[in-house]
Amino acid sequence: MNNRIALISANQYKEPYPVYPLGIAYLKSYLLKRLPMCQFDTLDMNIISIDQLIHYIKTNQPAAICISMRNIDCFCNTNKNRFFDYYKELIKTIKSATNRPIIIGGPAFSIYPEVFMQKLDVDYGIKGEGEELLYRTIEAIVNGSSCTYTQADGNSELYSKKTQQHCNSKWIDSPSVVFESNLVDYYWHNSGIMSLQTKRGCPFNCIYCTYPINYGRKVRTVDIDSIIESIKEAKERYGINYWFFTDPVFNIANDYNIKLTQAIIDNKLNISWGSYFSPTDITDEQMAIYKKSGLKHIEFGTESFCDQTLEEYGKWYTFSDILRTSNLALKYNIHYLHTLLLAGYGDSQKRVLETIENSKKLSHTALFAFVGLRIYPNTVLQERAILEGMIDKNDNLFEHKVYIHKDFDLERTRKAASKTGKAWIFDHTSQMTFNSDNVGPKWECLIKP
Ligand code: B12
Ligand code: SF4
Repeated sequence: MNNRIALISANQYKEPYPVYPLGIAYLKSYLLKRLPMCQFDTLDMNIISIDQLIHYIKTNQPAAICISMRNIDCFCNTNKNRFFDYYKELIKTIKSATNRPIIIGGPAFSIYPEVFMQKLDVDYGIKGEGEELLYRTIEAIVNGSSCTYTQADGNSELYSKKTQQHCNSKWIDSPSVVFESNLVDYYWHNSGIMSLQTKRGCPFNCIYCTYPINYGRKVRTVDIDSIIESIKEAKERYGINYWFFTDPVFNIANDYNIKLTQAIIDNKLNISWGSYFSPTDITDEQMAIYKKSGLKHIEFGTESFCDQTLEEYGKWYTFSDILRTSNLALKYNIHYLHTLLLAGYGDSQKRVLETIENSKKLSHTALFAFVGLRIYPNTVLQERAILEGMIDKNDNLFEHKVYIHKDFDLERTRKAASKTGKAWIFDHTSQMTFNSDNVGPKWECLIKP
């Protein structure tokens, strides 16, 4: 059997900037250690053309073709930029060049595994953390057997078209990553930032979110030495000095965070970094260490400045936490933005106006407002939207559905926001871009006092 395995990153979306195919980078590192007899070829659809991909497949006939599907759509409140048809076409074209098994996975697949398996002509799909089950599946393909691996404590699941078989996997102990020079070159030069995970899993229960459902509530931290090694190597080999830690929320497992950031300081890595934070659970001492280790910007996934709405959304903090944490960032001169999800479940117009009024109490920030909450399968929001008669209980939510409070008045909201004199920005993720000259996010210039 041919020992080549194709790892394809299907993503071609470049807003707010092209993002390194991190899923493939973690999978490849895991697979290289466990299947040394195989050769893993990374094919990134941001970098190569479909003709080049097909040429590669026809020439090499890899034993398995693994496709990473990151986005299902652009997140905008329209049906523009849906990527499913592109994925379907991509698979059709690949199948015209080979009959080798196709395995799919990634964040988009993990949200809609059943629909993808039903609508796409593929052999396997892996939901959630992919490392262990992909390794077991490829091993079985190479050995001509079938994957029967089952461990109950993880959330990952293997879907198989032929056998209807369903396997689970445990969480892996310590994810690690490999960066590849041609990819680094492209992403570093086209985005000005590189990505890395420091932890997986989220213990929270925000009513609209799929992350804990697909990637687990148990927080699993990445080995600090391996992060330091990755950053050091990327700096020495490629001159990379600006990182985005792609954890769903950075400031959980704070003892670990202190050890990690202290190690960045002790190793004199001299980098800048940013991440998603929740607007609570940071002490002055912690912020001081983060700052010293290079923290330059924070994206607070705040979502509302109204306490009742925060409670409805399943958040665990209040506006006074938000104020305190924002002021802490300000004290250490760390640029920060807040994202806000207006008019979601329970966020009546009165509460939206309270959020806008409260924004006056914050200073030196940018406020990125999005309207409504996207309804994803298996979430509490889905249950509530069904109860309210907003969606049908049999709706698989594959078509874009957004929960928008019936009271919501966009014009009134925009006017009230503009009167505050604060940097309110509505629905413009493209403004969250990075400077390609590696000096940080472009939104920093939108900040108003
Ligand atoms: C950090 C992040 C960002 C950052 C990225 C920063 C950076 N420099 O990398 C920013 C803010 C820029 C961003 C932007 C966007 N994002 Co985003 N982002 C995330 C987040 C929180 C983490 C992604 C990440 O890096 N994960 C770490 C890697 C290691 O994990 P992974 O890719 O999931 O890979 C694992 C598994 O999925 C699996 N796997 C992956 N590939 C494969 C392939 C095979 C064959 C197999 C078997 C398994 C497998 O194994 C991997 C290892 O365990 C996710 C949340 C989530 N639920 O994943 C959203 C998420 C991926 N983003 C999403 C979206 C929509 C977007 C945007 C389109 C939003 C917008 N309009 O701006 C853009 C698109 C960016 C682009 N150019 O493609 C959605 C995608 C699904 C959807 N709804 O379409 C997610 C899931 C959020 C959500 N809940 O909706 N994002
Ligand atoms: S929205 Fe963020 S904090 Fe809330 S459950 Fe999802 S990942 Fe966790």
